[in-house]
Amino acid sequence: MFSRLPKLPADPLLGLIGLYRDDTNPNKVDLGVGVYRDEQGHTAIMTSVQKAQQIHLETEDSKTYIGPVGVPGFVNGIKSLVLGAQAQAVTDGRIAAIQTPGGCGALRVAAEFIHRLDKDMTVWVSDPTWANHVPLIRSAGLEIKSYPYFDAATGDVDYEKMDQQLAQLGPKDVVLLHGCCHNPTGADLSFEHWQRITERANQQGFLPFVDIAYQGLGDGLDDDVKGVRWLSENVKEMIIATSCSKNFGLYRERTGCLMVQAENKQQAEAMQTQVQDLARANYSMSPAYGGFLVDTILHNDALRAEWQQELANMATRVKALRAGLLEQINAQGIDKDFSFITRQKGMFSYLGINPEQVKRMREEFSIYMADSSRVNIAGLNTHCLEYVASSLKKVCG
Ligand code: PLP
Ligand code: TYF
Repeated sequence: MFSRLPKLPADPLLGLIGLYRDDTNPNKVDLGVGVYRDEQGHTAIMTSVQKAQQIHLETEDSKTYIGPVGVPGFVNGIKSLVLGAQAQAVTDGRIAAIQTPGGCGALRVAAEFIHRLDKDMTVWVSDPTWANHVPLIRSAGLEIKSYPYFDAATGDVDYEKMDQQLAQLGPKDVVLLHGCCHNPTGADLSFEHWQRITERANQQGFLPFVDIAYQGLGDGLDDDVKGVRWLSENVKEMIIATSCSKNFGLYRERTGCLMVQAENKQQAEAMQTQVQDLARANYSMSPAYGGFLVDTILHNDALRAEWQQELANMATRVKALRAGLLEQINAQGIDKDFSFITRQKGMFSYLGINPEQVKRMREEFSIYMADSSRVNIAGLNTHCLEYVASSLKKVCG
């Protein structure tokens, strides 16, 4: 029976991990999969996380089930982290939320939740968007379409084109937005764009759905969510999927949160039962460990301050690498404007080189990036900047 199903290709992003590992060139550079790396290329466990692990080791006295919400202190901590501790929607009890297995778990449960609302809903994603959005949403049985987003000529968002599409949507549409640090382009919506999206959502009646996986890795914990908070304060209903993979470095612990903002407390209580029911049908309940760690950090003043400092240092390093890369590229005199690199936010940029050039970067210079020319800026270090820029010069001619 199993012969009916073919062997499938590897995940194009995760597949790069193996290709890089098997490359024996000592100058190889890994700009593929989106994980934060330090100057030594290592994805270290954050010190604040290590301390939380120690506390957890000393205090956890049972492994019994934690229940469908997940770790309550985690869920409440994330609501405040994303929406603000004083947010009206939070204090009014309008946010239904569950801990999920990573941001992907949140996205998948959200997609099933949307399908349950109305199986004929269309989810609109940015062009381009994170490759995983497509299977996560489509597997729930929803149709996906894309709205114009990225302007390859400038490296910025083409908001007027995006807005033209949003102006045609209605109550059967869901618009998926990247909260900050757009993956894969690094081109973010401005605060004014978020205000205009909010107006459009209220005019047209579409449902906003925010995926936020990099809070704190752009301009800072609060600045990165300014737009999301505006949206939340000014629409009745929305969905938010968050991830602690990057900003707490908890990748393999699969730690995320799904929030559903409802019009009033009574509806939020009903939606709470819906998302719990969907989680139960999929995987029963989320793994707890990452949630315990985040709860410990967010609710301990010293640890929270330490975590915030570590995260700020990560964001500062990424910004410095952006500036350093642009400087080296300019020094090479490449005949293409790369100034977008320092305007873009978070871990990713599109270099805007063609697939043939991406292939040459990989095969001739052992510089690994996604086929789209997306680079993980955090995979750079001060020693390889010149090598990357000079290789780019060679393939760009
Ligand atoms: N959304 C985006 C845009 C991402 O880049 C990621 C991955 O890092 C996620 C969601 C969720 O990741 P995870 O499931 O590892 O938390
Ligand atoms: O975009 C990235 O590289 C990260 C990591 O199936 C990732 O978000 C990539 C592929 C995947 C899961 C996570």
